[in-house]
This record gives sequence, structure tokens and C-alpha cells, in this order.
Amino acid sequence: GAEDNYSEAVDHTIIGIEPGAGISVTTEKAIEEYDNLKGWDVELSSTGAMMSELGTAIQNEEPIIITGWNPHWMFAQYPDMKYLKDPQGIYGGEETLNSLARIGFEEDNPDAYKFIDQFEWEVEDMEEIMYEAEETGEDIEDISAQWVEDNQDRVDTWAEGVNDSNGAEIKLASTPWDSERASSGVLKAAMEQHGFQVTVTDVDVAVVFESVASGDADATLAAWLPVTHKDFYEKQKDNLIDLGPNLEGAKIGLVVPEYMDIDSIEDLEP
Ligand code: PBE
Repeated sequence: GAEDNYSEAVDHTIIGIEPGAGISVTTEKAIEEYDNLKGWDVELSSTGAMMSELGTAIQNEEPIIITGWNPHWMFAQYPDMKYLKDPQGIYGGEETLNSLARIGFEEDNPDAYKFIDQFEWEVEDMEEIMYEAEETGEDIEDISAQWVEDNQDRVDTWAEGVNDSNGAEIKLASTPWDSERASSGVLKAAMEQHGFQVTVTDVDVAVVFESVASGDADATLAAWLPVTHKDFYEKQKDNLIDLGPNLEGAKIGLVVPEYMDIDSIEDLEP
């Protein structure tokens, strides 16, 4: 019925995040590919602005369509939300967070390379850090360092067969989202236990790929594949080494509150 015309209610606008994010690029593609989204806009600003619009909408039980992803605390804070089905598969299925290294890094520093190659953890680990940062307001780097101390058995498996360093400087490129601040923070603290000196630089997704490809950065943990960062990856894949997933079971898509009576992107009226 007319009361269910969510498309008009949201002014044919999807609430997005930072313009440089993979999920923003993917949402522009969804708008091109779905006939019923023709002429729609994606409002790009910041993750913080999106989360605050989401909070207001939920408080007033108003319709809203956001770009959502896991791992993130949004589903812990607002459990009554759902991913819209994506029959065209624009947002993919399961995403993995991959580690990438610059060409030549293994030869230059085999121990650091091995450490980064052996780094892997679970969605629940990452979420533990993200939730705590969100709840306490404490710095995510500090919480990540504490996580390393509290999970020393796990952390030690990443260092198996690695010779301790005498202060080798390792440059990690990362992105400014909590997920990557957590992973980079954990790896930094873990590697520093073994004498490496790790610098983490938060940049745009495009710059992450460019800096690993050009050799300005040694490695990154921040590649969301195969879909979210596809364009960036395709452009640079011959100029970097893909070390494979450091985390499995990630996801991106369009997300709405449960009180919206639709299940699929295709249910949205043009
Ligand atoms: N994200 C979180 C990022 C990567 C990490 C899904 C918002 C993106 O590029 O879209």
C-alpha cells in the first residue's frame, strides 16, 4: 500500500559512508544495475554520520536504507536489522579480509613477511575489540594491545618459526574503519613483542592499494575481497603479493531495520 512506499519516504536515497570506501563504489554499481534503483542517490559522508542517521531513524521507527557490513558493532547495537537480499549479486556473498605485501618484501625481510603471512583471526576476535572500543570510548589501539596480552597463545602461533628482529621498521597501510584499526593494532602489538617497529598509516582504500603496489608500504591487512575492493585489486594485482585471508566470514550489503516490510533490493519501488 501507499504507506509502504519506502522509496518515497527515504527520498530515493541510500545513506552511505565515506566516498572512498569500497562499499560506496559497490553501491553506485547497484544503483546502475537494478532497474528499480534508477535515479537513486547514495548520500556519502562518513560512517559516524550514517550511524547517527540510523540511530535517529530507529528511534522514530522511520524507514532508512544504509550501507552495512560485518564485522561491525552496528548489529550489536541494533540487533533488529536485516540485509536486503541481492538477487543480482552486486554485493557478493562471503567476503574475506586479505593481507597483501609489496613485491620484494619477502626477500628484504623474510621474518616480518612470515609473521604477517601467519596472522589470522576470527570475526568474534575482531568484534570483541570493536565492541569494547564502542562501549568504553577507549582508544582502539590500546584495546588491541591489551587483546594481544590476553590472547598470547593465539598470538604466539603467528610468530612460529619467526626470528626476532632488532628493530626492523615495518610499514603497514590501513584504512580508518574500526575493523582495520583493530587488525592493524593487534598485528602491530604482536610484532613489537618480537622486536619489529611497526608504523600503521590510515589512508583511503585506493591509497592502500597504491602504496603496497608502489612499495611505499610493506603490507596491509585491509583488503576486502573478492567484491568490496575488486576495482582497486584488479588495477594493482600484478604489482603486489596476495597472502590470502586473515579473516573469513565478512559481508557487505544494503541493510534496513526489521520493521521495514521488505526482504529484497528488488522490493523497493522505483
Ligand atoms: N568497509 C569496512 C570498508 C572496508 C572496511 C566495508 C566500510 C569499505 O571499503 O567499504
